Formats: sequence, C-alpha cells, structure tokens
Amino acid sequence: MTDCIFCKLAAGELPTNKVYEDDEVFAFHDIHPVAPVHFLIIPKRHVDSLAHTDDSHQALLGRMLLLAPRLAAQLGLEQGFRTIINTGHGGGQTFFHLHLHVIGGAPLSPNIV
Ligand code: DGP
Repeated sequence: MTDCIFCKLAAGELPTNKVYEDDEVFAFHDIHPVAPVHFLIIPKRHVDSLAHTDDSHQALLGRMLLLAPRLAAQLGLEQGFRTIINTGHGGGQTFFHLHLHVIGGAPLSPNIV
C-alpha cells in the first residue's frame, strides 16, 4: 500500500526509532507513548488489521506475538508489560496497518478501558 505510513517506516523510507527488524517483522517506538516504554510490532507486508488475517498469517502472527516478550525484556520490562491490538474503528484503531502495541515501564491499571 503506497500511502501507508507504517509501510514506509518498515521500508526505511521514513525515519523512526527502530527496536527490531527481520525479514518479516519491524518494531519501533510509538511516536505518542502512553508509558515510559511503548513500541509497536508490525508486519513488513501490509495487512490492514487483525480482522484482515486468515490461516496464511498464522506464522506471522506467532512471530509477532513471540517477539513481544523478547523485545520487552531487552527494553527492561522485567516487571511485565501490556500487549494491545486495536482492530477497526470500533476497536480504537487509527492506523490501518496491523500493529501490536507493547506498553510498560510504569504500573498499569488492571482496567484497560
Ligand atoms: P492505534 O490507535 O492502535 O491505531 O495506534 C496507532 C499508533 O501509531 C499510535 O499510538 C501512534 C503511532 N504512530 C502513528 N504514526 C506514527 C509515526 O509516524 N511514527 C511512530 N513511531 N508512531 C506512529
């Protein structure tokens, strides 16, 4: 998708504070952090949202999820972290390129809304 900002970040066409990169996945610090550590894990290949995935995305979704604790540990989130995937307008998604939020570094309320 040519006008997708997250595609451009993953492709290195726009600057960002990178956390991790491999052949399929890119992770970077959120521009509007809601906690001391707040980064996003995205697929390099464009997918609009979690609602646009199917069985063909199983390995990719597994890779993204498994990266969350690994990168969280690297960023010092030994006390824990929160993962969120906002899906669709009703789910609070504002950028329509699938992304997994990883948030931590401060006590988080048990209430997520
Ligand atoms: P969501 O509401 O789940 O769609 O979250 C989108 C997040 O993306 C939001 O927390 C801010 C972040 N974001 C949007 N544009 C940029 C950008 O250009 N760079 C970075 N690093 N983060 C961005």
